[in-house]
Amino acid sequence: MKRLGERLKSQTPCPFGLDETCCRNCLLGPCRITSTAKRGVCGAEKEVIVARGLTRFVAGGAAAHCGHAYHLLEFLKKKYPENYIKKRAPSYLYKTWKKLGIVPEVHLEHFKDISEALHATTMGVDADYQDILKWAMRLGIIDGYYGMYLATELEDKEFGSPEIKEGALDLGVISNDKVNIAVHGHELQLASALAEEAKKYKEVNLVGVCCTGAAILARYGVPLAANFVLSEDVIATGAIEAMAVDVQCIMPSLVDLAECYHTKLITTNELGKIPGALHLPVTDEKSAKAVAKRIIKTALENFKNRRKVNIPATKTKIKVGFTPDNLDLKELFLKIKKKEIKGIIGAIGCNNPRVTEDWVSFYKKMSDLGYIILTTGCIAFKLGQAGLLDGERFFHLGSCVNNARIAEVFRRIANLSNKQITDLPFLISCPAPMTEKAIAIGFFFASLGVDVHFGYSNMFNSEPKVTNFLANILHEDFKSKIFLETSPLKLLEKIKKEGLSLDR
Ligand code: SF4
Ligand code: MSK
Repeated sequence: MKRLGERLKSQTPCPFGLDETCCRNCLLGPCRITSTAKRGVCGAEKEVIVARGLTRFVAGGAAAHCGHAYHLLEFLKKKYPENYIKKRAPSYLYKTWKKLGIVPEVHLEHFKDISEALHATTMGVDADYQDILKWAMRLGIIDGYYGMYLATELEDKEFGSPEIKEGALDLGVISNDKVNIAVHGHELQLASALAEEAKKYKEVNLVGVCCTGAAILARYGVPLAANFVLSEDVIATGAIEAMAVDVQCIMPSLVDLAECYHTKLITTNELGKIPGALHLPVTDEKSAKAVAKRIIKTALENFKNRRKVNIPATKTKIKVGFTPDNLDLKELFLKIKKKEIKGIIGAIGCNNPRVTEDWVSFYKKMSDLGYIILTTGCIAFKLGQAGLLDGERFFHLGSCVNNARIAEVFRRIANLSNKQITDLPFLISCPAPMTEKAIAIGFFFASLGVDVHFGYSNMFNSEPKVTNFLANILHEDFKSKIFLETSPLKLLEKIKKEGLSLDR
């Protein structure tokens, strides 16, 4: 069966799609903007098409992160907190957002703003690209607070806050002689029950994959076998008796791969079913425990079916479990003040294999130059593989939703400094985005006043008016910009020359 790398080669990205200059918003199209066709059939110009595509990307990301928090609320049988954004956002930002009319109006269970943004960007509604991009900013705020912040807070409350500890990462954490169970996706409801249950079985080796993996590594010390890119390789070791998945970043190909080996693939969330996989839904604490027990039983029974095993020896020690509560923010603030630390870079997001530039060396260089690197998600895994997650200059703060922790570090250091977030030397760098969520996270940080670098997707510079908005117009209200830079070397030059938001 073809794996990710081979499928990647056989799927050449459509240049129109990569630019967001293709519109599929109605059946008069799809329309593509070229030098001879400057408008879609309906008359939409390039900037409107690009802005719409970008905003719809952010809407998808915000829906995923808000869905994550919503699943937790459902699981815990809790209601949305009142006035959450007002309580969590810095008050000066709240005032700015209010003035701009982009404070999200979340009506509890209705994800109204997300659906309004989809409405505004459907065929024949909003044709003002600046107005459309304001929706992207508004959705970024939603993504940040009703998605990442809320999910992180609920998970910390329910499953415990991470503590600083040593951990291990990479495929070598899969055991040759134990029954291996992998848990993959983004949520903690089942993974946490599995981590507790697996402790009772000496013969069971639980490993994590992707962001669920990062979340249970930080809380229970469960080793992290893979990020998204390596998730197929986990099954291809031939040593996984069961893999349980929840939502987001789960390749449908896993089911075919599992068939090639003896792995039982189990879906556990009502939203994420895969034909051919066993579906065991987790809806509350009781079902989480029952499903965890059933998965362990299934894996134990399946061990006898294991055939040839090939586990790479790669394994790295890392430090994990950093949060705004256990990082010494006062010391960080003082060091920034005394210029002993030049600034903080949030290295966030995915590890898109379409990006082949060496960003790991870039962050290493930035650390050598005196910057602290806070990292999350799949890019954190890459930094871990390179042996950089030492808890001294590189700090692992968890999964994608835990980017809220980076935002919170920024907010608290700003409070200590008596300054605004935008006045401090902070930068967000997302070198290899893959999912819509990564783009939404970028818009959230831009709304906080932090410059945001993306290392992939031409949608940020395929249309001069949109690029100008993201780089300059945004700056007027938010004192931040969103920009594309695909070369680590050029980004380094840009930082040296322009400083970006690190020069504050
Ligand atoms: Fe073409 Fe306009 Fe329809 Fe988009 S909305 S597909 S640009 S006609
Ligand atoms: S898992 S969103 S590929 S970081 Fe959170 Fe990794 Fe990106 Fe998925």
